[in-house]
Parts: sequence; C-alpha cells; structure tokens
Amino acid sequence: MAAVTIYTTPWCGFCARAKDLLRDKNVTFREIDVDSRPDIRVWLAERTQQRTVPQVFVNGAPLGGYTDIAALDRAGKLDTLLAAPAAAEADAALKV
Ligand SMILES: N[C@@H](CCC(=O)N[C@@H](CS)C(=O)NCC(=O)O)C(=O)O
Repeated sequence: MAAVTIYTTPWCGFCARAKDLLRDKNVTFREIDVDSRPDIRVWLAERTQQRTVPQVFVNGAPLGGYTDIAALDRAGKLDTLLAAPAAAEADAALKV
C-alpha cells in the first residue's frame, strides 16, 4: 500500500470528503493539519501550484485536492496509485 499524506484544515468540507474517499478504500493516511502552519501552506503552494486544501500526496507525489482524486477514481486510476508499494523515503521528504 502506498504512503499517503493529506494536508488539511479543520472544518474543511473538501478535506472531509477526501478523507472519506480514502477511508472507503481502507487506505491508511497521515494527516497534517496546516491551519496554524503558514510555513507549510507556503511550501504547499510552491509544491502543488494550488492554494487550497486538501492536498493529497501519494508516495511523495502531489495528486491535488478532493476533486482531483475523485476524478482519478472515476477514471479507474486511483486504486492503482494507492496499491503501489510504499515509498517511505519520498513520503518522509514531505514537509510536516
Ligand atoms: N477543488 C478543490 C477545492 C478545495 C477548496 O476549495 N478548499 C477550501 C477549503 S474546504 C480552501 O482551501 N479554501 C481556501 C483556504 O482555506 O485558504 C478540492 O476538491 O480539493
């Protein structure tokens, strides 16, 4: 199973939907609350070119937000990405 990290804020509906989608797939993920972490939000904007949460990373690669992973799921591509072997080093390189 791939290493999954999701950057979120509390009271974020898209974050809840992204986590629900991952949970529905029995995916274990690491959640980073960036509500009080402007340093991580700056890093995320540079890394993803997006300024919204959630931001989902699989094996260190940015997949985007909820609508992005839902689109990957509808296209039948998300399960393959999630089933890849964990790249722990790539995931550990993310900012926390
Ligand atoms: N299409 C994006 C929309 C994400 C979105 O609009 N997130 C809101 C919070 S729920 C956001 O980040 N707003 C700007 C902010 O909180 O700084 C997704 O599906 O993830």
